[in-house]
Amino acid sequence: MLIDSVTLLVKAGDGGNGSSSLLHNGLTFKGGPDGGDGGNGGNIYLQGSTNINDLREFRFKKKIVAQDGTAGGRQKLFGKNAPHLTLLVPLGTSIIDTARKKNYEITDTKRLLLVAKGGKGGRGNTAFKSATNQTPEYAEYGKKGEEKKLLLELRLIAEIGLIGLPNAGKSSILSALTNANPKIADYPFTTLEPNIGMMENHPIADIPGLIEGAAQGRGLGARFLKHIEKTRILIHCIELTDNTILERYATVRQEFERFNKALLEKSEIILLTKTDLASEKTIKKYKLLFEKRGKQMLTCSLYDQKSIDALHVELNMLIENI
Ligand SMILES: Nc1nc2c(ncn2[C@@H]2O[C@H](COP(=O)(O)OP(=O)(O)OP(=O)(O)O)[C@@H](O)[C@H]2O)c(=O)[nH]1
Ligand SMILES: [Mg+2]
Repeated sequence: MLIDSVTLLVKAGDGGNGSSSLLHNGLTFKGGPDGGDGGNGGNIYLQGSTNINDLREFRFKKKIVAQDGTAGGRQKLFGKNAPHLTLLVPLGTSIIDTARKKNYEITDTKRLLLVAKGGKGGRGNTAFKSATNQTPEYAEYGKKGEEKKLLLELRLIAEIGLIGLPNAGKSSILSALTNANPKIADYPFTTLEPNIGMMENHPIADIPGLIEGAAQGRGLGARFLKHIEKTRILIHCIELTDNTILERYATVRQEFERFNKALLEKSEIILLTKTDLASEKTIKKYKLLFEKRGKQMLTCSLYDQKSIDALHVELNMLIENI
């Protein structure tokens, strides 16, 4: 199961307290202040990683707490700064801080996003020594570390999205074009989670089948429609099995419109699948019908390796040129 949404509580470490201490040793009975500063609490960062596919790590780990700084001590002993915590999340993770109305997104593996800042250590009484007060006896408390409730949402980052009604052959195409091995079967909703495969260095996502009403939550579609938002090209797969092709096409487009109109603006290629099941005449007819609507057309059959090779070449060209 793809875990693409979690709520997380992050609590950075508190600063250690400053120490209030006056020097006294064998030589000095009551010397000057010698209390050291407390150490800083640990920060919490998020960082993108290409080795992680979803947010399952945080499914049961609801609260992440960084260590506190240690307190300052006598003899100007500084407290230790606590180590920072870095949590790895998949690329395409959005971080929503609802309380502060802030949104962030993790798009690369280099930058660290600070999500909770550790509290500063309190100053020891040595820091308060002045001309007018040579022996201050007060020190600061460490500051509290930030605590935030964050919503993490993952949107898969794929260049190409394979979409269409159930059973259209999406997973079959993914497995023919990429290194992925998705489950393939002749019943609807075989794919329950999006699969990602790599065609050379281009990620392709195979999305579970959409049905009428998907945008309102029917079938499996709604949860996964958001994953298409990031793709650059949509390959709309339509199987050539009966004469309801245009209606089936319209059904999927309507769900896009209901979910997010921006999906309609995406570059869309129509891929008529299972050409082995249709006559030349039928294939030609539908090719023309879609071309008339200004759509780019491709056709393929799993049982015609040439058509798969041509599809491969065509998709590579499309990606290069978009
Ligand atoms: N005849 C023929 N059958 C095909 C072709 N491509 C896929 N199939 C069959 O069609 C059925 C559905 O294929 P899938 O790839 O699982 O379809 P899907 O679109 O991923 O389906 P969902 O995951 O349910 O949305 C399977 O039985 C495949 O073997 C093809 O080119 N020709
Ligand atoms: Mg599938």
